[in-house]
Amino acid sequence: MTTSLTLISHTLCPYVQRAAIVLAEKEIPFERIMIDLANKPDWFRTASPLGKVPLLKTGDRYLFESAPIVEYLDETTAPKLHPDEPLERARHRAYVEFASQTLNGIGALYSAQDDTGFAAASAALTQKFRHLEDVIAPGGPFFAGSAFSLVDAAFAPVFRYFDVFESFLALDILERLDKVSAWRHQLSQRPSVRNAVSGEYPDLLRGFLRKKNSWMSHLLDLHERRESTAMAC
Ligand SMILES: N[C@@H](CCC(=O)N[C@@H](CS)C(=O)NCC(=O)O)C(=O)O
Repeated sequence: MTTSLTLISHTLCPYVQRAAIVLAEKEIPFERIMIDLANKPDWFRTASPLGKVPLLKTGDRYLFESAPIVEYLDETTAPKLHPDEPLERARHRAYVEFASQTLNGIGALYSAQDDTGFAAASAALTQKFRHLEDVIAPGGPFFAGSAFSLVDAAFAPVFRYFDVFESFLALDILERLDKVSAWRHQLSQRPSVRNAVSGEYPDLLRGFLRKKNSWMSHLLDLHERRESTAMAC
């Protein structure tokens, strides 16, 4: 690829991470610009018809929506991360959408207002991961077996939420899901995945969760109070 690329980003956005992971997998150089979504600049409002990140600037044109962005990158630069066979490729697209629906489920979990809502969101997420346990390739290490795919790029940011959630609360969503857990571990070791966010990500996500005024904010607050009491003793 010869055109210069800029990824218009937000520090926490899981959809931006998909694009950053794919760019890294393909070793495509790119610039990254962070947007304050609470205070969107005028140029961004013009360039992003849905007002969302990611945006990929290629030369002087903007591309929006993570799925077309990663597919464009996949069609123009090796290695191919989508399967060649049309039915299998369509199935992978479906699981990229499944990852987006899982992110919605994570949003429902961290926005739940009380323990009942939290338990319901947790149960809905568990169902999604149980389904994944049945369909991911036996023996891994990735969704479809030995080759890293766009489905892996879509799920790595999903698992990153769990790394932060599990630092302050006991979740049973992924319990007893051995294939999913092994997949999660493999993705967490992948350099493209590790480098898709800055080292401040866990603190920034905790800061975001603290402000949600939700049941998860309450659990985080309890954990942090316990931690500071333990440190004072
Ligand atoms: N369907 C979009 C979803 C992207 C999305 O939801 N981005 C969020 C940040 S993670 C956003 O920009 N929201 C706009 C806002 O918060 O105003 C995609 O796949 O790119």
